Amino acid sequence: MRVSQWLAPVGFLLFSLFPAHLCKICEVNSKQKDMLAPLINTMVNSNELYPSIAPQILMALKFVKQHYSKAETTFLNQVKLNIMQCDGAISSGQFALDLLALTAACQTCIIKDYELVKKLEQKFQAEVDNIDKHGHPLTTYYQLGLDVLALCLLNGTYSTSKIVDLFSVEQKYSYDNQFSVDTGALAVLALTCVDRKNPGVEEIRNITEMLVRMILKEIKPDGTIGNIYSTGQAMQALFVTSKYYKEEDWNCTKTLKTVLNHIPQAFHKPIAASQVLPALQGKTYLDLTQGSCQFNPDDINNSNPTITESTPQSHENISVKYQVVDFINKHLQESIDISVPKGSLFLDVMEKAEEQNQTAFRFTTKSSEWGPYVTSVAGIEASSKDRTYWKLLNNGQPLSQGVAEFVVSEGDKLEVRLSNY
Ligand code: B12
Repeated sequence: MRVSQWLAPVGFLLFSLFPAHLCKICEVNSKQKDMLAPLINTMVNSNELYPSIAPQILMALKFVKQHYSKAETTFLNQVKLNIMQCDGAISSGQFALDLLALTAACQTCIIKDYELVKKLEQKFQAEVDNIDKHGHPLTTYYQLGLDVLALCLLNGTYSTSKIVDLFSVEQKYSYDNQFSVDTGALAVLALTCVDRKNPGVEEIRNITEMLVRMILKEIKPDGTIGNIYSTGQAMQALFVTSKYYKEEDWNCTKTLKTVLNHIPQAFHKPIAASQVLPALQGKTYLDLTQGSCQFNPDDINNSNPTITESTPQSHENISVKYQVVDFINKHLQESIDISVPKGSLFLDVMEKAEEQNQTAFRFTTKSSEWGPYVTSVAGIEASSKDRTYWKLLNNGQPLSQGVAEFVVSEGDKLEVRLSNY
């Protein structure tokens, strides 16, 4: 064989061995690897049954060398249950997550046997029909990103021109006029997959480039992108799109260091751990279909490690202001001064306010993988039909945590505000 004849296959092999297409990637080094242990523990010890947790944990565990077979079997069973139980009611993004998790867990036969990709295509079509009819998806553009990502990775059918239409306007990536880095990052991953499979569609590249610029604008001085919870998915997006930005536009190592430093306090929830872990290992959801489905028995780990605990409250009291605002339905603005022990949560303040004035400050929550989600305040229900939610703010700034996670400080001006998304 002449040199030129074997160079081509070798070139192709090298190209496939580095599927990230020469991306800019930074990942934990051998010294930092131990810092990931709390994230893995949090995930494998999770016994929360919210449907979106199990698939995201399985997706994250795909990139961990060790195999936690007991935990992985439990999560896989939950994913199968998600799919079997509520096939009709399940949201498109949830269904996409389940399919990605089955792929990560090497269960491609189930996907084929039950024609799950076809079902995802139908769910995606229902989102598109809703956009055509009402101007917004049934769910959100975050879930549309998941849909396209799964359809693309699993070789489903979609129209590239429809995808261009769907993802083209900046406004789609905002909730209440604020750019959602998570939503932008998911779209970048989905569009990058589409671009790799159907190269040469200029508009797909233009949208990706626009989104990358928007994500880069969200880099904070400490390296966080958006907030600490969106940083992992934003890192994934930037890993696969380095051709759209300059070396000096993003200090990947700084971002990585900041995230590692936040592990103990910010990532104690299994869902948060599962979303950040792939990026810390230099992986992206585009790698879910890569790699072997066989594993080394030496890598099996059946241990059940430790559990972390929440912040204790002290006896010292602090004062905060709390207000409820609804300018959508009524001209409502109620406020109250509350005194709570130092270390209290937003939720404690809401409960104290409710004790003092039932009518103005009563509220309800529903539990979710991120903690309690505020569903109504002062008898006013947020509604996914009207696309309203109770937004949480402090000193006029939206919070990046829910009511059962945000610890209040002396002088805080807390607010729940009925808003549109
Ligand atoms: C879309 C979205 C929303 C939408 C949900 C509308 C809808 N019907 O889908 C809206 C705009 C309403 C929303 C609101 C909030 N969100 Co939000 N949201 C997301 C996003 C981008 C995608 C969620 C999703 O679709 N997942 C996939 C589907 C298949 O899973 P799911 O289980 O069905 O998803 C549900 C839950 O995630 C829930 N949800 C969404 N956000 C939040 C936030 C909290 C605290 C809770 C308890 C539940 C919850 O709504 C989803 C639909 O039912 C995630 C990003 C991410 N990285 O996950 C952020 C994210 C989950 N949200 C976040 C936050 C902080 C909020 C708010 C607290 C913001 C604020 N300042 O008010 C509020 C919640 C306030 C409240 N009432 O309690 C954070 C949570 C971080 C944390 N540690 O808790 C995330 C990670 C974004 C971020 N990087 O900051 N959100």
